Amino acid sequence: MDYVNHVLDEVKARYFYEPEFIQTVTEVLGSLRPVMDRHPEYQKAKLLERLVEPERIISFRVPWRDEKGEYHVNRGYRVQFSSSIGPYKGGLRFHPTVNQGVLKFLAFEQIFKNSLTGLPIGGGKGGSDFDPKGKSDEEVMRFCQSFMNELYRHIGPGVDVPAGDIGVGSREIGYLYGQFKRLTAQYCGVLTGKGLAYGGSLTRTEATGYGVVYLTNEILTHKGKSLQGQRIIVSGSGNVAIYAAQKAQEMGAVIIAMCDSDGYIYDKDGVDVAVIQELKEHRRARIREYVAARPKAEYHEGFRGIWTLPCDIALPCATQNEIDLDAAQSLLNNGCWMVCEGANMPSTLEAMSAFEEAGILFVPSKAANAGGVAVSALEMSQNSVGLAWSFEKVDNRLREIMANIYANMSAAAAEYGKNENDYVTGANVAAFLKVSEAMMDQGLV
Ligand code: NDP
Ligand code: 2IT
Repeated sequence: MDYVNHVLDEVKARYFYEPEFIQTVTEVLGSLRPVMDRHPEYQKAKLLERLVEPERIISFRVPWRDEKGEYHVNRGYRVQFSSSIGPYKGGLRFHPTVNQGVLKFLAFEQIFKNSLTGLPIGGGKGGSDFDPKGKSDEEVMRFCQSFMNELYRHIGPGVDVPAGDIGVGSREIGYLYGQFKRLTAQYCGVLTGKGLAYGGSLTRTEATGYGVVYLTNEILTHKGKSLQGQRIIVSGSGNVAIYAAQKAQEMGAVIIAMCDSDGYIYDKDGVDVAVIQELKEHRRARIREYVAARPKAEYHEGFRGIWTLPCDIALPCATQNEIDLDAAQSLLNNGCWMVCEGANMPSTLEAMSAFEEAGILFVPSKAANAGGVAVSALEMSQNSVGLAWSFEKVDNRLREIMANIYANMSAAAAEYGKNENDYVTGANVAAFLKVSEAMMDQGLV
């Protein structure tokens, strides 16, 4: 049996209860066969067996008290997956669907995404099954303080640097940072996505969404096309979705729909992103309220319906597996010719196969959404030298990083992929080659 299949079978048998982790390992390892053929020494070094086991998983309880005085207990985790090319780096997710398997999938993806940025950061992810929705600021603060009461001993600027993800934005990062400082008496770059007043970087808020659009635009330019007039669906209405929509619109695209987990809005003349921002960033309201400000727009219950709308380009920016085979088929039947993934692993393996068979442009998340963590790494650099760069400087670095990702991913696609547009293989191989070299150089660890 070939080496990749052997390791995949072991992972599937051992972690049968972690479907998202099996999904990402299947996707990544499945595209590494041509690399294994060229590097037989990797099998002897048990490189893939080591790659799929996290270096460490920290799992802890998070007790907290709500405003009525009632006690609650949530589960907290930090998956420190790989430190081959730098300190563990990756976000924290607070969402009721969080469990160890989901965080293993996210941390595994993060290893390769972080490698693609070209910056020295390893892969990690953490979070809790705590649901910030419907909680007061006071309750969120109490939860964050309790979460940090355990996490602080496992992180540090040269060890592990968490950031935001679903349910963790600037409010949560602020409370987490305050508690870290109180517990350690240290003022350092231990978290990214911090407020500008206490060591945050300009452009970090926008970076993931902007990066998605810079990469989309880079690919279109190489294909002799542009964003001008393209009709785009952006799913989600959180941090990634808002800034992807804003930048795509600025570059001439028409955003026709966005959603939250309750339903989607369709605004055929172009979504007013400022209204979404007001609803989501300032009021923490539901997207259904959008139609009060834009009476010509439609609201539909159920977020999956968003994929039944005709569009040119889809930017899924909500969550994993939001595009299943049915959604992929409706997108294809309705003329969609490009999918660029802002969320982590938003397409199922079946949806990815459908896109590949149809021959549309498909850009996998680990390349497309790498701009967020790339600017986090720039925040770490600024913190370590005690400087704060201008918006323009960070934005220009972000554009360069996304252009480099395109160059490396498409070169690896041409050399190792099924064709020059096989960005899935391109991204996985380009990312893996650096990680594997670092692992081989560092011996059996
Ligand atoms: P936010 O919490 O800011 O927004 C998430 C959005 O997705 C909300 O609109 C939310 O709707 C929707 N959503 C979340 N979970 C589900 C679900 N299970 N079903 C349907 N809709 C859902 O998160 P981000 O924008 O930060 O993250 C979005 C995606 O991008 C995630 O996959 C994340 O891992 C990825 N990502 C984020 C980066 C960052 O810098 N923030 C960097 C790279 C990737 P509702 O409010 O109703 O829950
Ligand atoms: O998935 C991701 O890349 C993030 N949530 C951002 C991680 C980070 O450290 O900025």
